Amino acid sequence: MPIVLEAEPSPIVFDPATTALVIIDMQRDFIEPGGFGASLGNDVALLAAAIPPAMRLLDAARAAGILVVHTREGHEPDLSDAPPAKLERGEPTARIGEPGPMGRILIRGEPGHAIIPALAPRAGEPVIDKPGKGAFYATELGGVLTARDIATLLVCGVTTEVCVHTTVREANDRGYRCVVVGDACGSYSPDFHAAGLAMITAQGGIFGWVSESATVVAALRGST
Ligand code: C5J
Repeated sequence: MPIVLEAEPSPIVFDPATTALVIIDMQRDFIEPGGFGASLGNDVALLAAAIPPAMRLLDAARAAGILVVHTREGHEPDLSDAPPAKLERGEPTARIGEPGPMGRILIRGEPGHAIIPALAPRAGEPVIDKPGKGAFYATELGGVLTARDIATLLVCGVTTEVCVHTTVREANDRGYRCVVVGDACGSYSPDFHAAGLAMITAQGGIFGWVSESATVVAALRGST
């Protein structure tokens, strides 16, 4: 049954049957000390605030039976899917592929590449491994969504202005209606977080909608 969700810049009606929750890159490498985020000089503690809202959103999405998709940014151990332009950035001893406290930084299969335990995927939930910032680029995400007739995406994760934003932009161009769940997103820069959300809703919702986890959770719970 369609749900009316309060959001900016306007309410949005969506059908849980054709909606997916996409949780972007809630990985140890971004959120915990010693990973990729920290290697770039960021204060990873700033991302912690997004974890409890994302957990509540995940619980509500599972209870409502909507498709849950997790993404992970990372690369093959031989770095064959990592362009030099991406590899050459950051502190030289702590770049992608270099050893760190959680294994090789941003490499698939290493401890730091894993999704944090609080948001661990359940069996059957698609986990999309992506080499880029956007979750559609060089991944099977488009096929996963098309196979289930998904039309609306609820998007959260980290970081707001990088992988969340890039994914929403990609999705917008592919015709998906995107609702970014603001407090379930996080950034190393509070200014970039605020600006990132403002850019979504500007100009009548140029990239989509922004709502809050409590609003989305209440709407999903009301649908069951
Ligand atoms: C970054 C991401 N920030 N998941 N990745 O490099 O946003």
